[in-house]
Amino acid sequence: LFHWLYVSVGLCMAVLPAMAQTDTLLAPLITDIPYRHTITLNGSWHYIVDPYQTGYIDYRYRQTTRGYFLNQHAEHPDQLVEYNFETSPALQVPGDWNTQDAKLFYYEGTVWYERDFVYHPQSGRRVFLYFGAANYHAVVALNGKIIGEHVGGFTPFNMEVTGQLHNGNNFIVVMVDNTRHKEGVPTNNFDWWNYGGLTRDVCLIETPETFIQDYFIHLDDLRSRQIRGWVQLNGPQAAQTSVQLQIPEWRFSRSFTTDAQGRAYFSFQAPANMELWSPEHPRLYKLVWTAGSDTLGDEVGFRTIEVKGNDILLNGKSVFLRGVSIHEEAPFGGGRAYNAAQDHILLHWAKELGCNYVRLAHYPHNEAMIREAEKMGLLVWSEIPVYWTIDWTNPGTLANAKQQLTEEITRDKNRANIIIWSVGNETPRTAERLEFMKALVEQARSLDSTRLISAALQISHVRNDTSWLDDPLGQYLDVLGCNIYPGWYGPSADAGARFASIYQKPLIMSEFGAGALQGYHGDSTQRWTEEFQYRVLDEDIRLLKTIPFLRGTTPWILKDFRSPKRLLPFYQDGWNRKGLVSDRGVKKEAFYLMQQFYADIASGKI
Ligand code: GCB
Repeated sequence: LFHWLYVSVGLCMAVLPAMAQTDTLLAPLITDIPYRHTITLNGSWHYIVDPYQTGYIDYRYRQTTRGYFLNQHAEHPDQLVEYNFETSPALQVPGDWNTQDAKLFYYEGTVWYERDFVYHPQSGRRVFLYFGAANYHAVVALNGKIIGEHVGGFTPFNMEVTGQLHNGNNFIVVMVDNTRHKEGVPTNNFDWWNYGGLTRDVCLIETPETFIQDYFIHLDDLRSRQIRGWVQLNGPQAAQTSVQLQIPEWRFSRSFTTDAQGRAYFSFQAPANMELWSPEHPRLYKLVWTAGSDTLGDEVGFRTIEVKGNDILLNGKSVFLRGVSIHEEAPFGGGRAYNAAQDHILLHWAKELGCNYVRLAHYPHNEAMIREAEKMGLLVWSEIPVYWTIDWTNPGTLANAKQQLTEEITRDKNRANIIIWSVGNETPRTAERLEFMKALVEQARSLDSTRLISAALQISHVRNDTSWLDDPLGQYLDVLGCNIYPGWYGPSADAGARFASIYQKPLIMSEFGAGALQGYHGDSTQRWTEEFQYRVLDEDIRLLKTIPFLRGTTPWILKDFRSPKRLLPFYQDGWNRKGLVSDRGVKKEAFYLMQQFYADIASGKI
């Protein structure tokens, strides 16, 4: 990975050998974490705020020999050690730092995390250190030695630490830096809070010497009930080994033999009584993998998703995606959401709205969010933070975006509810961007040919009351996404407003809406009132009803969310107010309008 730090310290790369090596130390991503043998490292971590990266870079821009990774303590009264984790305060992990320490609310920079833990290595067991996510750049050290580095704030990473753990006391130090960069993904400019820190679960994963690292299973063909996939082993006995798959409810048990790379591809026919996964019937089947001494469970659903003409077919039947956009923010009061309880509240509101689908904007959400939605019968659009004006010609930026896409697909490819990978949001119509986005579309397809690819586009112009979607990126997508804001950023959509596309493809209106301060009332022409938001959404709905190729809608957005771009005192105060629900969880009038629209669609009235 070509890393920004190499750019920012330029010629100093040569004197940062440890840095240059670290990213190669990341182990292949281990998936299906909830079903593995893990030891949590969540909880209290000491932290040091280090805006100048004093714990990392010395006054000549060299990696300092006194780096905070060493977690030193002064051993003699005359020894100079200018930091001390033990006497520094603590943050809860997982969790952003911004909402845990008032001093860090707006902070963007480096924070050091440290945690002690006791461990007793066992022979024949391998151990991996797993991070659900760290925003944005993390350098990880175990017992004073740098063991890995990761860039990208919303995807997991892991390092093997077998043989590096002491019997007894150990410590981990992580340097997390959430500085925004022009060449980053996302880039400098985006409309959400840049929550920093170890924002998701941290754990140790224990495995046998040879273990089941990853697998992929999906229903390939509805009629023949063909199920396909592969399973990947990791370890000295990975090649030419037998791996067993059991699906107890089908009394199914079959063994496959891995190839020289430790992978076995398989296909088999599901029984005739297989129940398909759908929003109405989110059926999951337990499965169990066994390889040598390793076993790995999961619960998976089987369904197909495809596009035919203007239709999106779920299990062969045309579906209308009654959705809502969601940011990964806690349901009450803000802060990054990171657990199933918070996710459940957000998704429950979506269900109340009448949704069968959610757009998880604008980056991969935590794994519990996807799994919770899968259990609740909510289809998912999952996105990477290729947002607005990315550094399109920078090869490091493309590599970064590809890596985030790969990590997202690797983690979530067995979730039946995910039907769409979105490769970006509101990107400009330039030749460089088209190349960049094409590369992402190809990458997504090569990793996962079983889902639809989309992106949230924008209209190019309005002519004679008709808004035109003709973005050239549309030709590479299976489903078109489009964000429109008539009545908010532009003139209102009057009764004669129409929407047209140059493509014969299904359209999801991936954003539309208006802002309102919950509880603020007045005339429907007065901005920030609930009445204004209601009227704009009403006009949007009128327009949406005229679009024959419309197959889904995700109004912007479920809940008010924090954004440093939203500065208007009283009305915004740092919140994007386009939520159907307020930052405190109170439903606005527009919620009920949308709910009625979805009820009408679900009952076939529209
Ligand atoms: C958009 C963006 C979304 C913003 C929203 C807004 O088009 O995709 O991230 O938050 O508009 O509120 O302006």
